[in-house]
Amino acid sequence: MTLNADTKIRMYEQMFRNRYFEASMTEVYMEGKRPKFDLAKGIFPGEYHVSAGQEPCAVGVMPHLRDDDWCGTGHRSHHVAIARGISGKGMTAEMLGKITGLCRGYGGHMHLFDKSKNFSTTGIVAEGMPMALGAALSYKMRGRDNVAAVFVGEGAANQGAFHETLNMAGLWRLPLITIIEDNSWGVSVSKKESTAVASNVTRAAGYNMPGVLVENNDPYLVYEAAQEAVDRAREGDGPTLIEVQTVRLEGHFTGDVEQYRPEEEKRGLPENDPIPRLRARLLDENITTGEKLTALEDEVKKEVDSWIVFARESEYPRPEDALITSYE
Ligand SMILES: Cc1ncc(C[n+]2csc(CCOP(=O)(O)OP(=O)(O)O)c2C)c(N)n1
Repeated sequence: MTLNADTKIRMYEQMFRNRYFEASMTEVYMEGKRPKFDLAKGIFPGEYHVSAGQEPCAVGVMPHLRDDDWCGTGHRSHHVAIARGISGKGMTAEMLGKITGLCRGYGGHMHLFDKSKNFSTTGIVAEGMPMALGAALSYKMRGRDNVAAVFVGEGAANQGAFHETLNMAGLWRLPLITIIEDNSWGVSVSKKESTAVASNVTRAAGYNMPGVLVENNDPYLVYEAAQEAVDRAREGDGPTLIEVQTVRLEGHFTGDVEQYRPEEEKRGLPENDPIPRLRARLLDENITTGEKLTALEDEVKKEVDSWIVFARESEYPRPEDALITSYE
């Protein structure tokens, strides 16, 4: 598969969809939380983590996955969920705790689960790793050419579950693709203060698998790295570890005042935004026009607005709904 114009535009569309969705949901999240931030106020329960800046990690991988492959991630999930194509209405309703949500409103923003896409998220750092390993093992045992792709932060790469998973995947040559989204921060702790190696790809050798570093948050390079990894896994040649140097444009969670982040880094963030960069690149490559992209953006905005209306108008679960055990 070559990275053609349609795929590039689709990647931009998904990046834009995520960004607009998260910005719109930030407004919903902040309802009732201004002027003084109070986590317990408003209609959107719990912490809210946006992935603004990290969109290239997901949109470069997803064109290579099929619906019957497994895909999972952690607490910073919307860009992966949107690129995977899970129900936008179901995701938004889940975030507002409504019965029409992906988990009937009982999971919330960190627990997005869509069986039709084999998609799962978790609030437990690195917990997606053993789940992906299980999926990859089952594919191998059943002789299928499916793959399991899991997205984790560079902070998760210091967890035991990460290393145990890679060891087994390397030993058993499982079709597992691990994508580390290296945004340099685990909450308020910088990678330099927490990690023994400069790049996690060097750890791949310890687990007998290739390690690929993708620099500069470049969605085209993510696409290429993922293509090679997925092809290898489908052919039975085992796992790959990919690390993408990405950027967290916002705080760890919405409401984080980020006293720990150096001012000069904060000031430099806008120029590291991958969305205007990709937009300019598509125009430079003469793949499309500014008017066409604006029309696409307007359509995406309308669609996302409709998700939010749907979620707001949906009902909360009733106590007896907690007893429903079947998954539709
Ligand atoms: C096992 C576990 N330990 C601690 C936490 C609290 N926690 C939530 S997010 C996070 C930092 C994760 O950093 P990273 O993996 O780099 O992901 P990022 O937030 O940068 O996307 C921590 C420590 C948790 N949810 N689970």
